[in-house]
Amino acid sequence: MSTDTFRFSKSSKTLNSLLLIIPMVLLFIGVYGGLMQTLFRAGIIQSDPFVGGDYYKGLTFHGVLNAIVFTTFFAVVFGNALVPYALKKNLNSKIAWVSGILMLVGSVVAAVVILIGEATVLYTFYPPLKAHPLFYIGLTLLVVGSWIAFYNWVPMYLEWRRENKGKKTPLSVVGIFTTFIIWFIATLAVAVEILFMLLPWSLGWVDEINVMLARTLFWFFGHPLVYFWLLPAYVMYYVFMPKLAGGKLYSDMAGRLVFMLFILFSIPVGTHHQYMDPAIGSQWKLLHGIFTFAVALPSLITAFTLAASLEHAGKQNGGKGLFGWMGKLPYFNKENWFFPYLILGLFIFIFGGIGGIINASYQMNTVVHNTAWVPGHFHLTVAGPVMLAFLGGSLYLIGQFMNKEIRLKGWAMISPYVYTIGLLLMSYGLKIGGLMGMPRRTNTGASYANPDSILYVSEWMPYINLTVIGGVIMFIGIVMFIVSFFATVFSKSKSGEEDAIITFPISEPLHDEPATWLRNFKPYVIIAIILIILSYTPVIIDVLQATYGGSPPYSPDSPVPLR
Ligand code: HAS
Repeated sequence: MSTDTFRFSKSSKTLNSLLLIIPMVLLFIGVYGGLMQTLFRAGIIQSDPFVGGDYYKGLTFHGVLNAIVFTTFFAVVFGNALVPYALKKNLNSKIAWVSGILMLVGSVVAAVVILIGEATVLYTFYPPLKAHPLFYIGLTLLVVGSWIAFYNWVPMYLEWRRENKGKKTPLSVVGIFTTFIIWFIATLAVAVEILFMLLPWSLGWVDEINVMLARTLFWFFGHPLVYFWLLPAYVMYYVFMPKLAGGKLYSDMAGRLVFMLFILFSIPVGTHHQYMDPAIGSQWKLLHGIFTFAVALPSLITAFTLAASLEHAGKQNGGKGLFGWMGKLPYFNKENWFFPYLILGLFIFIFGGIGGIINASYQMNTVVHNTAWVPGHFHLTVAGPVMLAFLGGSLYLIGQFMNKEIRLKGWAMISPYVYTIGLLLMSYGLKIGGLMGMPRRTNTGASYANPDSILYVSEWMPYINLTVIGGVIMFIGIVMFIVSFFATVFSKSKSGEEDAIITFPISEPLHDEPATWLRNFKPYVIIAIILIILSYTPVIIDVLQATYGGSPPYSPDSPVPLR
């Protein structure tokens, strides 16, 4: 472990602990919703008292709490911890509290609106499904709160640069800033969608909405959103994992290049979610497809850099020969419980990434779009590497901020293995079911998995059953984690100290290249904006020219408009 430490104020320690604990409770409710999904879809249960048997309400709850609320909170707390730590500068606690309170209020409001059945719009919330205005307002507060957290780090960074001319910004800070630069640009589109389209429509000020334009603005945000999820995990892979494995980061420059490439290519790709949509010209879909392959490049560089870092660590630990190092990584060391959260996520991402490249290929997309294959893909990405890294990171941070020794370390170490086994089974079931035509976002239990229904498809049953078995195992893994997390929260502090002294396992680079061309965000942000303008202007023009009129609101449970 690094001996480098930084003392956080009591106020920032309390705030960040709350921002870890409250979303963890929401995550658990969301995970329970996930379990219910698999049971519903298989027809094992017909009604979940928590959501009153409403499949779409449960699905919205699961998606919004897990994929949007938990992830955003973690990214903010991670930045609140890592930026001051790496730059050795104090966080402005007052601004941090404003940001945290906005995020908490927004999330609770959105969650309550979903729970009372006023927002069965799924996590993509695209129209013509309509939610209560408070749902959109809640999400807006969550996003604005996260922007404020980001603005709070900027003066610290600028001050550090003035004081450290010629020095490289710590890689962790480069990673966090990349995450939030992408987040800020991407959320501008969803802000326009919410403020100028969804809210006025939901408030009844306008009768109809341009569905295609709203979907396009959503995916302008929706794809970079996946990198907003992924990049904090990448920070942990690059900055913590080599050290936890017992080695060094193979190349510091590769890490910096990867983050800058994400700034360039994360955004001008959203139309690959709309390959099957009308209104957008096929030439622009091709352009977004090409950029999609470009955005896979930083992950491929990551695969090689991290494999080289792990090989170096394994060899330091005594591994011999071509593959001997693999057996010398600390997979089952209770004191190093954090490592499995990272290595297992990375392993899962091999399959998640390959699936992404398949989705990005237009012809393959015609086969998998809107089938269960797609949730198969995203569970191998956001619910795999991202969730595991965020869970491990949350446990690590809560121990640091609350000055506690991690409790039930054995459970904490085994939990990601249990979760991974469940995840692989569930995703395999979803993917093969999807290839056989099983639709996504459909209560299969009420139709295709019901032997009494004329829609019954017996061939899908083994795969539906696999998703149930996998889902239950994942749930057990998460319960083990939650027990360890709250056992830590409610345990006695390590010492009577008021202020938390934070430390992180920061890896040293094996090759520390000067990388002068990778030291400034500005050129990359400018090129990214040019690429966004080039790729999105024709798409928006096509959408505006091809669509006319609009749609009244619908609910997923009814074939007739709401009004
Ligand atoms: Fe995706 C749909 C394409 C990555 C999430 N994606 C989704 C949806 C979500 C999602 C949530 O082109 C569904 C949205 C919805 O609700 O409709 N995705 C891609 C591509 C990538 C990709 C090209 N996706 C992600 C990540 C996500 C995510 C990351 C979340 C965090 N995705 C698509 C497309 C669709 C899509 C289409 C639309 C589908 C449709 O039709 O609806 C790439 O970024 C992937 C690149 C990754 C790699 C893998 C590199 C491997 C690494 C591991 C190395 C391992 C080591 C371990 C070193 C090339 C880094 C060694 C192990 C030892 C034990 C030693």
